[in-house]
Amino acid sequence: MASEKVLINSSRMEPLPHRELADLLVDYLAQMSVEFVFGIPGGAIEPLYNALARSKKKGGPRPVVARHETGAAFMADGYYRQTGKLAVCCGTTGPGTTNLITGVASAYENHIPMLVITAQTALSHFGRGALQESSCTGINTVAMFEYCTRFSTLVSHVNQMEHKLVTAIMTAFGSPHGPAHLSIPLDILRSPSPLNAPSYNVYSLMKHPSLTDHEAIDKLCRCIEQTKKIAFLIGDGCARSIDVILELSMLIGATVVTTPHGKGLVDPCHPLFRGVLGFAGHRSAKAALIDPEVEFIVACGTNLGEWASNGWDREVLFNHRLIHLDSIESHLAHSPMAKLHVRGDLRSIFQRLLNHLQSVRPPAASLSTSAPSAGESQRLRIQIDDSSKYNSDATPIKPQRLMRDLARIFPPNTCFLAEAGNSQAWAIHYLHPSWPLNLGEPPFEGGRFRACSEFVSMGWAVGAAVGTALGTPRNPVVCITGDGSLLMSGQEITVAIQERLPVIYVILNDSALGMVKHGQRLAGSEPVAYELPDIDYRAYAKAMGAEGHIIRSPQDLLDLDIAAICSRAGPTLLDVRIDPEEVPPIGTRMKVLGTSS
Ligand SMILES: Cc1ncc(C[n+]2csc(CCOP(=O)(O)OP(=O)(O)O)c2C)c(N)n1
Repeated sequence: MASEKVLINSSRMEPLPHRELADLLVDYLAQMSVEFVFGIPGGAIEPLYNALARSKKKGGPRPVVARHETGAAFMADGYYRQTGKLAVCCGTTGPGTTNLITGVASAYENHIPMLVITAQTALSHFGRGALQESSCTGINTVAMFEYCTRFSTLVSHVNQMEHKLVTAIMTAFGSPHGPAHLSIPLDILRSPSPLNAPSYNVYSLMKHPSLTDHEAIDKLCRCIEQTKKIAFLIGDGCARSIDVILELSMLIGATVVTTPHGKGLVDPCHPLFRGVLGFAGHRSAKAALIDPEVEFIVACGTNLGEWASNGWDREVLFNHRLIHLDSIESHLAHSPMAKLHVRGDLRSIFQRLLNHLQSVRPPAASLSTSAPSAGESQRLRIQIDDSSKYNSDATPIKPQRLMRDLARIFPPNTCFLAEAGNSQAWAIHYLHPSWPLNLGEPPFEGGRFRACSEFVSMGWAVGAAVGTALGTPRNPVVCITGDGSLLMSGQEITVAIQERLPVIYVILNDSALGMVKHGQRLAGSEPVAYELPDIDYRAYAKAMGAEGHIIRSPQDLLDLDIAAICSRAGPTLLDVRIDPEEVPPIGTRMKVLGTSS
């Protein structure tokens, strides 16, 4: 057996356990406290799985086998957003690698630090028609990944492995974060490792300099000091600075609005929060920003792309009142009209602002420092469209009401993920899970509500929910998805079954690609290609070995034993027969699709 082989270290004449290069790779993952490698095995990547098997026996990183490689990448993405640890996914040569592409591209657009490990046929077989050959003389997977990673390289010699691996990890956590791809031939992966242990301490190499533009911060300080009222627009780039931003907001009484990407970072009942601007956003957010008393809108950690900027809205945002702060320089290029650009680490910028303003300004008079009453702390100051439907008792259940009740019936430590399609639109507008402060720090990225922005692939939430649950075994994870997305990627639920994860899949069952259907209606286009078959997802759940319930009315939802569902060692599917005629809040998207400038 491979694990029992013994090598002799000639310099020291000591027996060493048999170690392959794949073991060294896994040692680096262990050094970074990574627990899971998401992927699917195959011939050329077997040495990595052998190393993971050895690692698992020692309590180190272990494999989680997905059903499709893109599902594996989505799981790794979910794991990072929950834990802040490197997302790692893998696939074998050929189709195992090409199947990863959608998930890796999604991670690229969402700035997920991801190590993508793929295999190649043995070096000596390159160019000889080997099965699934993917080198430069085959389908060239290194080149394919160049377009959706920040680093893509072939490891063509044993001695390249360590420095290419470390470069990949550092690049993944660089600015901006993103996927890095190592393509490793079979024979290299199983070569004896020249090293007994990692030579680098990756953590020390990954420490980020807290660089900031001092001159620009000084200008910003002066600007805020001399301004009566400002508003903050919070994007997902604020995940690691949100506490300081909110403290500053309280100090100066600034209104807080988020982009759809930043929604999970702010408690919806925060006294200064007025909702989401952009895709599926709130009128109260727009009103808060166009308020003539607001002299500056400080957009932080946002790319100000289509969704975040309300379709590049000049009235609300893209005008002389804009100040744009970001650590990702390319984002600043999206706001040429901004009065001021401030580059740098957001936490350092806000800490400096806070320190300065604390020394010159008393806390905003209107904001009481005493603890709010229970009622006050649960009060939404967000203007919701269609509040009659939000509170409707009608059957079939309205999606608006479903969102209202999901936020209420699940415990405050629940993490919600929303899928591409109407799920995202309904959730961004109507799902408002409040969280008591005593829950401690919000999870690492994205807070208690997460969605895949920019790339917005169907199936992201189904897979990411598995990675999220693995990263937070004690907290329930609710994945809100459409029936179309479930039919595209529902096989990943069987991973949640195998891993005994309490993921609750809420399926908005409308027998349609709902966003397509409603989009066509709103645009006055041909009603075409949106129908899906009527499917009983309770029976589907049962066939896989999961629990399922059919929900037709608000009462059906309230009748569920949520405590039992959340403590179940396995997923539960809620087949929610929503009212399919309800029009989702997708107006901004429709406006952009209908314009060419
Ligand atoms: C992989 C992928 N293919 C196609 C699309 C385009 N698309 C966006 S939403 C949508 C329909 C989603 O339908 P469903 O999952 O049933 O959700 P619903 O909108 O009904 O809630 C489609 C086809 C996409 N975002 N991702």
